[in-house]
Amino acid sequence: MVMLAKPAIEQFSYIRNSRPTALFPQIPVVDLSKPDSKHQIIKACEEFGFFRVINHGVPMDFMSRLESEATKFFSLPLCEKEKTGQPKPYGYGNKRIGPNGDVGWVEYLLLTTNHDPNLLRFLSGENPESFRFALNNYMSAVKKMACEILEMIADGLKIQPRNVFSKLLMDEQSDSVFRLNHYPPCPDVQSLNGSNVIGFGEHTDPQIISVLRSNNTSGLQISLRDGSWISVPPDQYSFFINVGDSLQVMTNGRFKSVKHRVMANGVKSRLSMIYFGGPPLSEKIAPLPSLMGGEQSLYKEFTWFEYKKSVYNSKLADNRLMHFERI
Ligand code: GA4
Repeated sequence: MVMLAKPAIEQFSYIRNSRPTALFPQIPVVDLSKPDSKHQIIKACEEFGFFRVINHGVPMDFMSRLESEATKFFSLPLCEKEKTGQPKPYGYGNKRIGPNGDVGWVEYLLLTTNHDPNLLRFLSGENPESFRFALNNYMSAVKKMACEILEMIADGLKIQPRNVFSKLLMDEQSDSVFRLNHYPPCPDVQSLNGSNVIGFGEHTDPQIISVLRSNNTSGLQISLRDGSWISVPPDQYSFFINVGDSLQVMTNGRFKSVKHRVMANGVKSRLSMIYFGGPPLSEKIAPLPSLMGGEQSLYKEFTWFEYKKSVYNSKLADNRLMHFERI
């Protein structure tokens, strides 16, 4: 039998046959200005771990300014971008994701959201001051919105106090992260028959809640409970909210963190900005007693520090919560 050699690029692990498998499912849309939005949020968190928000109150100007600053940054020569330093864990990364061999068709900036003087030293580029200004405006507005959503979740679940989740993001020691991802157009997307190029491989977010905004280029896909994948139509005016692993644990599995991934695009650049709202390192991550109603906790007790340590010892697609489940 004659074996045909595969094209060289197929040897990379970011080439996968990853066509979406579900047809026309509806991604929940929550209008934050409506009085019943908390119930819709709860339903979406239970069914999808994912939803889109509109009428969110974040000024469009904050989004477009940061997008244009990020575009300028990613257009710099590689050697300029590399002056930011490698993402260990914060800095500029290119194709390599995390410390354990994951790769994707993506370049990115990972930043801490704390008032860390390092954030200021990190950024190089032509006008670092205006980049920092755009980042700070955007990050504070999105953090505020994430906290409002978490308070609606507490209300919807009928738990007191209503800042039970949001106080973790508001804490000065909150271990939240901010990420700018740039997916350049990938010429191989067109030429590889039946295969797609992975921009960012499938994973769940370890934190409590993630808030994503992207330009109008497609690529994001989420996994449904039955294991099928659906494409998320992009919308530059909306935010997309992900339930993270920590919120899954705090709700004792009532909410599920959503598995998601990004496919590269053959012609257009995709730019996304994601705020990952996390708790302080010392925080115990455990189901809220008021949500247990006599049930057993599905998880062993652990701190965010312990979980984060195991996150950084894992690969993107690993089921990280598995090691913390009670048998
Ligand atoms: C996924 C969610 C966030 O982007 C992130 C990622 C982190 C990184 O890029 O450094 C990780 C990934 C993420 C989970 C597993 C480990 C760590 C890459 C990786 C392979 C910033 C995070 O908190 O966890």
